[in-house]
Amino acid sequence: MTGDCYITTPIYYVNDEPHIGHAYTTVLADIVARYRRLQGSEAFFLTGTDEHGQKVRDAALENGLDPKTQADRMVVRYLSTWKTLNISHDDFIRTTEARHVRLVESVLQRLWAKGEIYFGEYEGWYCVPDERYWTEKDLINGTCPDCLRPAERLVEKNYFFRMGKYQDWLVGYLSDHPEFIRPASRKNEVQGFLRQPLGDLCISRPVERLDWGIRLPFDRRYVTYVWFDALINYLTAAGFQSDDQMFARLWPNATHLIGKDILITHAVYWPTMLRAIGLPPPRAIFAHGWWNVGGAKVSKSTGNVVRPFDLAAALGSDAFRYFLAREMAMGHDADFSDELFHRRYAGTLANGLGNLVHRLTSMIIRYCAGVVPEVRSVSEQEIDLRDRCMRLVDSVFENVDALSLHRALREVEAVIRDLNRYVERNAPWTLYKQGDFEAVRKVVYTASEALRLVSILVHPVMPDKTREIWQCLGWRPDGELTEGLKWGTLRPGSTATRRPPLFPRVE
Ligand code: ME8
Repeated sequence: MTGDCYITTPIYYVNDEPHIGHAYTTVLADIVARYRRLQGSEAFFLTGTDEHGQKVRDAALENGLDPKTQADRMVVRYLSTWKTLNISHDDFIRTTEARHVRLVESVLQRLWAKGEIYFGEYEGWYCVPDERYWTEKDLINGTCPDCLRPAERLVEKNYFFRMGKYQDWLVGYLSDHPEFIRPASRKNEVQGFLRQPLGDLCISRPVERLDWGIRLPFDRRYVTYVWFDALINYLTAAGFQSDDQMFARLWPNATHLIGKDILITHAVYWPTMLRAIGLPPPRAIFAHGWWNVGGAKVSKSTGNVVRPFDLAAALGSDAFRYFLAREMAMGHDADFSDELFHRRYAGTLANGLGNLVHRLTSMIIRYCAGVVPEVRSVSEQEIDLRDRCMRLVDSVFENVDALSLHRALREVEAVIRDLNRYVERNAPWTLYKQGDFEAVRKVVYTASEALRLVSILVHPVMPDKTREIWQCLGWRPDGELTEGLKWGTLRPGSTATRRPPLFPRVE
């Protein structure tokens, strides 16, 4: 992923409030968008809500609401969670918005006119919670192979999208574009799926069974299947058929971040739909693993949810963002527990980064009259440290490209540990007592400058805490933050400020 980017999260169902899983994908997308902006690229970041379909209709019924009121209420919960978590999206799309409904209708009309959609009879097994049809052999003892809940037998006349005819094209596309689906384990999964014949996709629901959806423009007795509606959100927000310039700039740079639960819809349905529309696939699809609690996937339907609001309230939004990015290795699942979150907070953030900030601010105030000192000459140690920081800049961005945020942060942590060691080894407090003020200035400046650089590198992960670090060091970015990634940007003479601990200790 280089250059400009259009980064998206899934649009989340409004049947319930967001939990840690939704927060994860959204924070991940936010961090990537912020890294891109830090590199001086354009990053357009989209998130939103999926408001049609049976799940939302059922939740509304349960709550005694009409589906639109249910959606309106839940959207507020999503928006306030994203505000708490400092999410910097450029657009928030709701599938009930007129701009989206219009585009879905137009796409359907076009595909119908081209013969990409036909009317036929369907008989099969249907999983209501997952809104998916299964064949007899897919079922496990009569239950949905995905969520293990009972599937219903349905016979219906419906509209179908000729997805099957794109199978060979998609198989070829995947082998010609090995970076399209990442990580590689997910690409293999999709390739495995495509070894079976790919059927056509039922894209309608009769109104008498489900009336909460976008009506088919060519047959008002049907609403659009929620997935066919939802995937098109990525085009609506990019300006397809409404802003050609924006669309031309964004679409070739589209990257969809998703969880592995919705891999097939994104990696199979979506590229074939785009092909039928006459558009190329997005540039990349990254499917991450699941957050589990006690070994089970966190999910609305199983009820073992952990709420981002509570976690951000406990240790702060930035600490929660850091934890999410650091804890899950790309391609793997991760276990959440309060203990792990607290351990990461106390060890890495309070004792590591927080301690370094506190020490350096105190040393500037105590030994350097409160201002960042000037250094006349440096030795090998300082040159090594500077080189190490500059190498870190490159490797953090490389890891972000691969969406290996946990690796990027692991390397940052190693540099913070080395910085703490550098300060201890050189003991400015002893040098000060011995009257070697030049040496004190050298250590204090070098460590502060390294800290400043590291803080810019974690700014996309912890936007608020890193600003506090800059205040402590008396540094303010002039112009683009990218400029601050050069060594020597911390100006001697800047006034340091003592602040309360960055990550206060919590029992
Ligand atoms: O599937 N761990 O919406 P959804 C990690 N509306 N991520 C998780 C997670 C977990 N335990 N649980 C959920 C939908 N997620 C559709 C999407 S897109 C055109 C339509 C995250 O509300 C993850 O990103 O069920 C997953 O893919 C998404 O939430 C599913 O959210």
